[in-house]
Amino acid sequence: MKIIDLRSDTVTLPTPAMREAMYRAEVGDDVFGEDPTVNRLEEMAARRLGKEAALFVASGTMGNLVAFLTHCGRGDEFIVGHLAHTFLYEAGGSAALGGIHPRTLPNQPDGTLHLADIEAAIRGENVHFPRSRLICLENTHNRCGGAVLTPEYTKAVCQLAQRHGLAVHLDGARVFNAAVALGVDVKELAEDVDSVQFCLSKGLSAPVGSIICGDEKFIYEARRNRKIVGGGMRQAGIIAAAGIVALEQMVDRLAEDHANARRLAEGLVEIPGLAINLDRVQTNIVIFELVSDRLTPAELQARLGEKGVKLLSIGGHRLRAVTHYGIEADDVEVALAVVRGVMKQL
Ligand code: TLP
Repeated sequence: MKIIDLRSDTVTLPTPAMREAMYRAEVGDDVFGEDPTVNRLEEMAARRLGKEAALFVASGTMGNLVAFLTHCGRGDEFIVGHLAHTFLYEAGGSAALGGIHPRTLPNQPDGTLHLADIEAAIRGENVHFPRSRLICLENTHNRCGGAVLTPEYTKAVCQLAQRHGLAVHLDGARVFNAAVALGVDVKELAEDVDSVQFCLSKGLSAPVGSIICGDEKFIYEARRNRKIVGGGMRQAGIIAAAGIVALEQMVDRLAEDHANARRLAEGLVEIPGLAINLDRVQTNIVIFELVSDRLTPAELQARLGEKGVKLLSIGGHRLRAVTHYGIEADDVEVALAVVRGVMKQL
């Protein structure tokens, strides 16, 4: 039985070209700044995102944490959506390690925060208040079903932040998915933010790693904070080599994942007992609802898993399926047939 694993795009395996590049990678001690492959990846990533400098880190979680530690001091506050990955799924790292206080605002279904909500949440100088320092956006927005933030919206948030002396960090774990879906250069999505983190290890299929981009001074400080959290990785060129292949070869094909996600969503909406808002399926994430009380989402996940289709129940009535490198159009058809079969038996 072929397993069709739609739990996440983090399950992607390195391509043959990545394995070859890893085998041949020239390496050195990156903590001394002497790993030529890491240096090349960082230069390439900075150029690609339109920023002065970049830093290779072990994961998206580390990238966001290091960025927060660099923007904020203890007792500072960051403004973030209540459905943000940085708020929900990063083990409270910025509070645990940085003493940084999260101020959550309602995420709209399209992944945005209302500008008026942001403005109202920015605090004045007062001995009682934490200091507002940072706004964190997420593009694409994971819990909002891979929703895409536009360059115009991002710019508007950044202008608001600048007026109040705040910085903006973009959790761009899947920012290349956003760029491909919008048909824009990824630079346009990062242009006005002070820092951006993106993942090489999700749809871009590298085995490990993320990148933080920003100006020279920010990245200098971020490098210190990476050291503090134990992220100085020595001969990291071995994994950075796969990251270079990811940037060179794996960006344009994200459009295939988006087409497969759309096909999956269009199939799911036809199945009695399932509901999905097709307008919300913009990239490679499909979030749908189970509207039958004959079984729970966790039970549905388990039954599908027994038949080789893996996806995740993500709370409430919702389930999530993610398309990625290694999932072909035919696999989507097989997955739909399996879901149809299980739902019919209820
Ligand atoms: N998301 C993962 C995990 O939460 C399981 C997933 O499967 O979607 N920002 C965003 C928007 C993310 O979706 C993720 C990972 C991260 C940051 C963290 O990246 P990693 O897993 O590399 O620490």
